[in-house]
Amino acid sequence: MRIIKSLSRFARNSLIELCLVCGIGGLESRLDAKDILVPSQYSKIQDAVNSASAGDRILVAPGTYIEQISLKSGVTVQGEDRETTEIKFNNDAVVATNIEDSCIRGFTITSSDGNGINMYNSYLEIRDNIIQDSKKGNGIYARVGRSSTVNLSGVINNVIENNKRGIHYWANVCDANLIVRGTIWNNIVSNNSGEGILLEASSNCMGSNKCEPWVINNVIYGNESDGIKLNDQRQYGSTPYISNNIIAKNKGVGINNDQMTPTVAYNDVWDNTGGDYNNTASLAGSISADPQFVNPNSGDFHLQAGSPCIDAGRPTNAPLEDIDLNVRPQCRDYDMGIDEYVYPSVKFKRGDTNFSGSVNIADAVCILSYLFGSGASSVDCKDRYTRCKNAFDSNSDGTVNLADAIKVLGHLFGNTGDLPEPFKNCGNGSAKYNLGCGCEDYSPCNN
Ligand SMILES: [Ca+2]
Ligand SMILES: [Ca+2]
Ligand SMILES: [Ca+2]
Ligand SMILES: [Ca+2]
Repeated sequence: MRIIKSLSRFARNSLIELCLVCGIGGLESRLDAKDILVPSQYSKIQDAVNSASAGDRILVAPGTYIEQISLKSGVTVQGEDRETTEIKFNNDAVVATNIEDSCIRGFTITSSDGNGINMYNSYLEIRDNIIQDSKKGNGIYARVGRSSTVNLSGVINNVIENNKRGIHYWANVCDANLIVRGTIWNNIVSNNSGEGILLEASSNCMGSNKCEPWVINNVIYGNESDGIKLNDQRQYGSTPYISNNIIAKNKGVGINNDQMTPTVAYNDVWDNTGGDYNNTASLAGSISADPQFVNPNSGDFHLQAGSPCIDAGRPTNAPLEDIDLNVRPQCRDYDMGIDEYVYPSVKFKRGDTNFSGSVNIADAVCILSYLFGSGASSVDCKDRYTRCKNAFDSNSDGTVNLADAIKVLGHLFGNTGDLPEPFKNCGNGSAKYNLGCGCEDYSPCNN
């Protein structure tokens, strides 16, 4: 119960996330874990971290904390509101050295002379932070220098702006077969004075290092150098996966590859001063078009209706939620960028699957035709399904299957009553049941 209660104070949490990320030790170990409050129990965040054991959470109230935070394995450090809970330091603001299963989330993080977050041979989750104004260092600097290590950090839903570089992942160890991996998902990386993201594999001596995280569903915008730079000068064969990103208006090259072998697919790479690509081979599904952000100058990188990035991405290795915690995908497929566009709820009539304005036997047939039909006779019903899935969800349970045909037949012939609203008149389905693309093309309600 205590975990549930404390969760409600931090509205953006969900139990799913707790299991996946900040409680990396697992739910079992969390049950006897404790929450430590800053500043009520410790005035400094670091004192709270020092007192914590693996599985504990440090919960930090809004304020400016001028100190360097050195993370501890298994311990989550969580700010209440990233706009008002700030960690500032002259050197690196957050450091992680040989750390595993830690999490930092919910802060504004700034360093005047160092990096925002400096990870060395560590595995942690960095989520929901604003990492900004580290003008002499990187927003996130992840370097691995211990032999035979695989780095699996998650960098998710952060805003990383106005630093020297945005993110620098660097596999740099001597003679080690080192691989740096992990996920870089749903981040806004903008207005940094160097590269947005620099992935690098190098060594001062012989080795076989690789730097190949998944860089997926990010917006990389307006950086002073390359959007993404891939640097593998010794040709160790790094294969980073770069997909579903919007990479636009950077002063250097959009994606600048120096001897890695990346997968680059389903990105919108557009209007970069130094060109959109350099030395990238396959570009399956890629576009180069104005992404139609809501207001990029004020940092709002949501997509407007009609953006070419809507439904233009693909699910491979992609996050299951967007930056708003909307489920991905909505409608026909994944979107590019940090936002999964949620179609507005538009009026329809439940069960009227042939769009006639009323429900009869033809509508049950259309559900069956969608589910089981093949060939020309099923095309119309399959098309109508993509245009208004809500009409097909006759029992309003959020999925479309045989039970929906049975529900219509029961209503017509079995005295099982009306279908759930909206039924007799046009109306909106509740958000829970708002399947897919909305019902803009549901003709009986479009007058
Ligand atoms: Ca979509
Ligand atoms: Ca969204
Ligand atoms: Ca009908
Ligand atoms: Ca259903």
